[in-house]
Order: sequence, then structure tokens, then C-alpha cells
Amino acid sequence: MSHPVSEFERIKAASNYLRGSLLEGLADPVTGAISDDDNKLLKFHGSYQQDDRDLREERRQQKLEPAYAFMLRARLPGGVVTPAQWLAFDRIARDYANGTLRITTRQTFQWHGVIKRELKATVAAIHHALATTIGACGDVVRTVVSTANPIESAAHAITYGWAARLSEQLAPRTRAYHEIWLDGERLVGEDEEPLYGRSYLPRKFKIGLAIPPLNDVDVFAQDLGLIAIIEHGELRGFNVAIGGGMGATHGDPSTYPRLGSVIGFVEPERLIAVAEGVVGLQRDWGNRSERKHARLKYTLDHRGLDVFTAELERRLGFALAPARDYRFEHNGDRYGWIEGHDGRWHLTLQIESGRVADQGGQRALEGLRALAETHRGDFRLTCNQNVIVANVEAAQRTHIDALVREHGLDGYKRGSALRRHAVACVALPTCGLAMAESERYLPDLLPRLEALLARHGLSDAPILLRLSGCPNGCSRPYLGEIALVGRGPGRYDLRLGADFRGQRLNRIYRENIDQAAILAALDPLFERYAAARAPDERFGDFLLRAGLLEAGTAATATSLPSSSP
Ligand code: SRM
Ligand code: SF4
Repeated sequence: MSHPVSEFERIKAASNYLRGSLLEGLADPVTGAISDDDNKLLKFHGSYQQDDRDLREERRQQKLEPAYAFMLRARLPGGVVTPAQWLAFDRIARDYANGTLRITTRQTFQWHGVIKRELKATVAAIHHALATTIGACGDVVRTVVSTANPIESAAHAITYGWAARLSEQLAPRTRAYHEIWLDGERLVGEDEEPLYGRSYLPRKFKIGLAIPPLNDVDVFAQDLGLIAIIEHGELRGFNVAIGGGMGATHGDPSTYPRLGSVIGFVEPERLIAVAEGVVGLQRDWGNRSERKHARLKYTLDHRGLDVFTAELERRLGFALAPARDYRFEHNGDRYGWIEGHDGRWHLTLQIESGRVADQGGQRALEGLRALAETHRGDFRLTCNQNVIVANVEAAQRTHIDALVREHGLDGYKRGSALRRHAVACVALPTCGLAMAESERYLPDLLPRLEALLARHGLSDAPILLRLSGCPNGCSRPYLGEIALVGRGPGRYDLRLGADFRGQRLNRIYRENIDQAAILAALDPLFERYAAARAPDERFGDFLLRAGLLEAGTAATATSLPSSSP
């Protein structure tokens, strides 16, 4: 029996290719908000309506409508930003948003706090900087991410080129974006979406390319993960992994994080066909009744991986080749200067939680602006929320180092190994789904964990820490060696035991605990790790080998058995 499609599906299908009544809603001066239906469509244009949750109660008491403002997200394939774009984005942050740029876990920028009457001007300013927000959110293929630093060989640059091509090829085609935001002429006749059709995809769809040995994109967390196979400096093709995803719901075992399954290998010439094939099959087979079960991972588990792959190959008219060997070393960033294959240099800087702001000792906004004013290469954003000053001529290094030092951006040299590997999602006050603090909690939590580690002589242990304010998993917490997943104000699930290559999920160790209990739970584990680890053994691996996770909370909704692709 087929189930009725969800309300969201109805809205998409009736929207005339994402137009809805957005133009009218944006022009309505009576409210700072737009209608619920238009809100759903707005996501496809790269924006979310939010309200400042810190002010909610106060405004309610004053009988005022919530402090509505909009988040905007750019579509920046592979996270590449030119200096001119950086300067434009920085200006947009100061003119229209909350004065900060936020590097996301999918290597792009978000602006928070744009009010409705300035939304159009903000999108137009992004467009004038030769970027776009179309399809940065919504039920489409999102910005394609790729290993951030193309330094090893020319084949790395070619691989980035594929990420950009995929992102372009799979972007929505609707003219609605130009009509609504850029004063484009109203289309006479029917719009078209050759890949998506009127109803787009059942749910968001994410693609990531990783170049071993770096898995900085967490390739197994993607709906479609592509592992570049480079031999003797040449790109041979990609292993194809499908069905990765992080999101889950507390207390609902029918939702879960899943690692992508490797189904074969494809040559570069056939990559676009395979990507379109996977997206097209998910478009046709994905669950359009329940959004909670609409990601590709559920389609695969429902239909069977073999059945899905066979249908994919039938539609493609060719079979995928057997997967090639690959080996990942880690999923973090390589801080500091690294020389590229062509003699240019790349400097990775740490930006805590990706928040480019002038706060505390770090004047990141000012510093990166100063860099962008003189830098002749480009910038690369990373999926660990950091930035690389890329393609620097050797003679420029001293100048760049001086600016970095002057603005307190050299923290990567001093911070503990834990700090260098920490990722936190946005959460409060902007995220409407946050159950607990994340980005704002990290500065408080880090020194406490660092003190604990120092007590056990573990200050140099590069442990992967990930914080999310709710189980949706925007910091990919299920791949953290230590992860906190928000349950309620000040309370988290403590998850342990992932590896540091993005190839093994962690599991719940303690449920719904506060900071004191988190520190108390970790203390004896750090003690054991310090005493009994093998040389170079990572924390997650040690916990598993030593059988220390058995003492954790029994399996619950979001605790899955660990699995390795
Ligand atoms: Fe996310 C929803 C922020 C990466 C899984 N995510 C949201 C929203 C838009 C909240 C909402 O729906 O109202 C958050 C906006 C907060 C804010 O105020 O900015 C939000 N997600 C983010 C970012 C900014 C986190 C960050 O700190 O960097 C990341 C933006 C990425 C980008 O540039 O596109 C971000 N989100 C992720 C990732 C990581 C990834 O893709 O590698 C995931 C897990 C992977 C996955 O998709 O499975 C992720 N976000 C979700 C989900 C759960 C999806 C699911 O299948 O259940 C939601 C909720 C939803 O879609 O209903 C969500
Ligand atoms: Fe918001 Fe939850 Fe994503 Fe954090 S994990 S940004 S709290 S949706």
C-alpha cells in the first residue's frame, strides 16, 4: 500500500519551481517573517528563517513577535574563495549580518542575523561577488565538498575540478532564483528541472570527494562519497560509497547515523553519470511520506544495497568496477605551512568553531581581511571549520606570518592537540533545533578537558572532539572519538569510540548527563589510556581494544554497533 505524500511534498510540487509566494512575503512590511510554506521553499534558495532564541522569552513577555532574522549559506564547491570574494563576504557580514562569518562543516560560509528587508540586497551582494546561495539548503544536491588542500600533485587539482563540476551539474536550474533575488525577468511559460522535476528530491543530498590519505570531508558521512584513487600522480577514478548520513532522533531507533557503503569504482569520464544515476534513483525511490526516513541511507536499508546497486547499474547501462584499495590516515586538518607540489605554500589556520569574528585574543575577521587585501593566491575553507591561506609564493610567507601573528591567528601553534581537533556545530542562539549549547559551550568545556588531560600527561594526545547541540549531527559527532550530543540545557549524551579516520561510528557511553558527570566519566578513561596505550594508539581505538566501552549505557536509540566500511 502506498502512503500519502507529506505536506512538504505538496508544497514543493505546488511551488512553481520554488517560487511559492516568496516575492509577496518578502515585500510584506507588517512582519519580519514569511509564511510557513514559503519558509520551506526559502531553504532551496540558501536561507533559513530563524529567531534569536536568547530573546524569545523576553519578546514574548513584551508581546512582540520573535526577533526574526535569516541565515544565508553560500554554495562554494570545494570551499575555494578568492581574496576578492573574501573581502566582499566580509563586507556583507558587517553591512547586513551579525558582523561574523561562519565557516561550516561543509566548507562554506554562513551569515546569521540578516533581517527580512535586507535579505534581497544580501543575496544580490553575494551574487555580485560571483557566488550563489541556490541549493545551499533544501531537498537538492548541496554544495559538493572536497579535500581542502590540493597540494600533493596536479591530480589533486583535477580532483577538485570534479567537485566543482558535480556541484554545477547537479545544482537546481529554476529561474525562480533570478526572478526573486536578482530582479530577473519573470519567465513566460514553464520552468524546468531536468534532474529534479517539480518535486525535487525527497530530502537533502550530500556529496563529498576525499583524496586519501586525508579524509577531512568525512567521506563516509555523505549520501554519495567519492574516494579519489590517484596512482603515480594520476587520477584513475573514484571508489563510490553510498548511503552515509549522521542525523538521528533521540528515542527513535528507526533513525540512525550510517556510514556509506562502498559499491565499486568508476573512471572520471563516467563520474557525472554515476552521480546523476544515484541522485535519480533516490529521487524515484526515496520516501516521500515521512521526511524522517527520506534520506538515501533509509532507501538503501529499506530496499537493500544490492537491489539499489543492481537498479543503478541497469539504468546506467554498465556495471561499476570492483573498488580499488585505499587507506585513510586521518580526518583532521594539517595545521601550519605545507609546501605544495608546485613550490607554492599553504597555511592552515585554526578558527574555533569556524566563527570568523573579532573576539578575545583572536581578531580573525580583521586579520583575514588584512590577509585578503594583499594575498595573491586563494583561500580554502575546510570541513573541520578552518581556513587555509592557499597558493602562497615563498616570498610572501614572512608577510603573511606577520599578519597572522598580529591578529592572534597563530593559536594553532599553541593550542592543545584536543583543541586543534575540536569541532562544534552552531546551535544556540540561532539554530531552531538546538536542545543544548554547542559552539558557545566549547570555550568553557575545552579548558576543563585540557586540565583533565594534563593531569594524566595527555596534553599532546590528538583526540577528536565533536559537539552537537542535538542529534541531527551537524558536527558529525557520531564520528568523534569523544562526542557530546545535546539532550537539553546543559545535558548531553557522551559518545565514545570512533576512530580518527572517519571509518568507525562511536557509541553511547553515558546518556543525558551534565558537565560534572561528563568529566567524571572521562577521568578514569584518560587514566587508563595514559597507563596502557600502545605507542601511537589513538583514544578511540584504545577504548575499544581495552574493552572499556562495555561499561557504557546499554544500546539505545542513537547508539549503534560500530561498523567500518
Ligand atoms: Fe546541519 C539542520 C547547521 C552540517 C545534519 N543544520 C541544520 C539547521 C539548518 C537547523 C534547521 O534545520 O533549522 C542548522 C542551522 C544552524 C544555524 O543557525 O546556522 C544546521 N549543519 C549546520 C552547519 C552550519 C553546522 C556547523 O556548525 O558548521 C553545517 C552547514 C553545512 C553546510 O555548509 O551545508 C551543517 N548538518 C551538517 C552535517 C555535516 C555534513 O553534512 O557533513 C550534517 C550531518 C550529515 C547528514 O546530513 O546526515 C547535518 N542538519 C543536519 C540535519 C539532520 C539531517 C537528517 O538526515 O536527519 C538537520 C535537520 C534536518 O535536516 O531536518 C540539520
Ligand atoms: Fe542545530 Fe542540531 Fe545542527 Fe547543532 S546539530 S546546528 S543544534 S540542528
